[in-house]
Amino acid sequence: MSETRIVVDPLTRIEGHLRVQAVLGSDGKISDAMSTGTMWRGLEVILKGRDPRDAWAFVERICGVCTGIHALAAVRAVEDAIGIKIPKNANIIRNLMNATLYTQDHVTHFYQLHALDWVDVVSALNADPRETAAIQQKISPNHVPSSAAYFADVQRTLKEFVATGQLSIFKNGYWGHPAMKLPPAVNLLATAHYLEALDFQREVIKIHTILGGKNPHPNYLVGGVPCPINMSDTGSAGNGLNATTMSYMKDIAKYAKKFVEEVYIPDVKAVASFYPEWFKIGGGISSKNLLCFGEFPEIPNQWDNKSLVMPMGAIVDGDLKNVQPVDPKDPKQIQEFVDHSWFKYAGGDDKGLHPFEGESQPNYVLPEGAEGERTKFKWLTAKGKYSWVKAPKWRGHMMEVGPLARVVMGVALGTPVYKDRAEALLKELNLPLEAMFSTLGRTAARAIDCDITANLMGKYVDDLIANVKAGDEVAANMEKWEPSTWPKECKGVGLCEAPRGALSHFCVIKDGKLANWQAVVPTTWNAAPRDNAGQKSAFETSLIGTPIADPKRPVEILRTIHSFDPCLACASHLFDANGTEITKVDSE
Ligand code: NFE
Ligand code: MG
Repeated sequence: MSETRIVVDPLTRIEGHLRVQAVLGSDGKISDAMSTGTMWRGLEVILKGRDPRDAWAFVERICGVCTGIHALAAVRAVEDAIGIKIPKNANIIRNLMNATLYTQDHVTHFYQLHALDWVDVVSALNADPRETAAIQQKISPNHVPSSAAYFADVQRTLKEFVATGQLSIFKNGYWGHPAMKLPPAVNLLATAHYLEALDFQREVIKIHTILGGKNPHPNYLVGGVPCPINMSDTGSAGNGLNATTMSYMKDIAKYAKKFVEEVYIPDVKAVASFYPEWFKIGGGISSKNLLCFGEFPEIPNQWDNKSLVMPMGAIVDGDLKNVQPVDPKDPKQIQEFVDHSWFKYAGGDDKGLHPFEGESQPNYVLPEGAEGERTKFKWLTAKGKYSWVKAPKWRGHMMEVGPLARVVMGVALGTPVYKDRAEALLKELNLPLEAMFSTLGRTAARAIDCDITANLMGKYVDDLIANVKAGDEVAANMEKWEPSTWPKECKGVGLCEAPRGALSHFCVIKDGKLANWQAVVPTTWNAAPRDNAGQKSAFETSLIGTPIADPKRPVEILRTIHSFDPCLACASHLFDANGTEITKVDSE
C-alpha cells in the first residue's frame, strides 16, 4: 500500500513557526498527523529573579498578535499572589482593552489569515462587479461602499498587482485550486473586504493607544491601569481619559460593531454556504474535551461565572450536561507533559508537572527514526521528542480551547450571549449543534465571539463614562506597590480567556523576586504534541480523516489548522518572523 507524506513547514498565515506533518492513506484521507512548534525563546527562563511588577512588560512580548493579553494575565497573576484588589475603573478599562483586542484580532484572523483558504483572489479578476454589488446589497444592505464602481475599482487594483507579477500579500495562495468553490463575484466581494479589514484594524486599535499608550503592546500596571483620568483636561489621544477621548472611543466602538455586523458576520455566512461539507470535517477532539477559563469580569476582583461574561468550565467526553468546575491551582487539574517535547524535567520526563512546579529546561533531541539533519529534519516520528510545545492536560485529558469551546460552553451553561447567538446562527444555516464540532464550526464560533466583544466595547465605554461622571477618577490601587508590604513567599495565577482560548500565567514570588514563572497558553493546548499516553492534541486529531484533493497543494490542512488561529509564538513563548516556503515530500 502506498503512503503519501505531506509536510507543510512552515505553515504560514499564522503567528510563529508551525510545521504540520501528515500521512495520506490510500483512500486519499489523512490517517495520521503531527504538530511541531519549531522554535523556542524561553521567556519563562528570562523572568527568573526579576521584579514581579516588571513581568507584564516581558511576557507581553511573547506575542504581537494577541497583544496585551499576556500582560493582562501577568498583572492578574501578580495581583493574585500579593492579594491586590483593583479599582472599578481599572476593571472596566482592562475589559475595554481586551474587548478591543478580541474584535480586532478576530476580524484580522478571518480576513488576513483564514479567508484565503476559501477565497480565490485571482478568480475575482473574472467577476462582474455589478453582480458583486448586487450580492453586497443583498447580504448586507446597510454596508457602504457597495456600488459596482467601487468593486470595479478593487478589481482594477488587483489587475495591476497581477500584471506586474507582484502579488505582494496575495502571493503564494492556492489560486485555481479545485477545492475552491466560491463564484468569482463572491471572491471579489471577499477580496474587497480583505482590504477594508486592513483599515478597520488601524482604526479600532486606537482605543489601545488612548488607554494603554500604544499598540501593539499597550502598557499595563500591577494594581490597576497606567491611564490618567482627568475629565477637566481637553487634550486628544495621548493625554489619557477625558471627555474628548471618551467620545472618540465611543465612535470607534460604534464603528467596530457596525463593521462586525455588516461585513464580518455576513461574509462568514456567505463563505460557509458554499462549503457545507466543512461543517463535518476537522472536529478532532472538540466534540469531547473543551476548556474555558472565562473572561470579562463585570464585578472587579471576582472570577466566577456570576461575574464573567464568557464562562469558565470544562467539558469532558462530550458531556455537555455536566460542565465541571475549573481550579487552576489544583495540582491534579493542570499538568504539562514533555515526553514528546524538547524539554527535560529534573525529576524525569515521565510525569507531568503543575505549572507552580513547572520547568523550562530545553532538551533538543530528534525522535527515533527521524529522517534528515539535526538542523533540517525531513520527517519526524512520534517515537520521542518532536516539538517545542509542551503537552498540557486537564485531569488527564487533552483539551481544545478557543472560540468553539467558548460557544459550546456558553450553550451548555445557558449563557445568553452565546446561547442566543449560536442558536440563531445554526437555525439560519439549518445546522445542528454538532456542526459546531468542525473546521467551519470553529470559524463561525469566532464570528459569534466577535459579535459579543464588539457589543462589549460600546458597553464598557458607556460603563466607564458613567463611573467617571459619578466622580470616580481612581485608576489604580497602589497600597501594596512596595515589596516591603508583600508576603515573603507567595504564588498566584492570572487567568484570561484570550482570543485563541484559555490562557494562564503562574508566578511564584520569593523575597520580592520571581522564583518561577510558567505560561500555559491557548495554542499550547491546541497545538500540543502527543502526551505521555500517546493521546493526540486538538490540531493532530482535527486533521485525521480529512480528504485531500491535491497532496501537492494541501489547502485542506490550512483550512483546519487556520480555523484554530494558531499562534506558535505564544505556544512556545517565542517571537520571530515567518518564512514562506511550503514543501511536500513523497515516499512509497
Ligand atoms: Ni500569540 Fe495568544 C491568543 C495568547 S495564543 S496569540 O489569543 O495567549 O496561543
Ligand atoms: Mg509554558
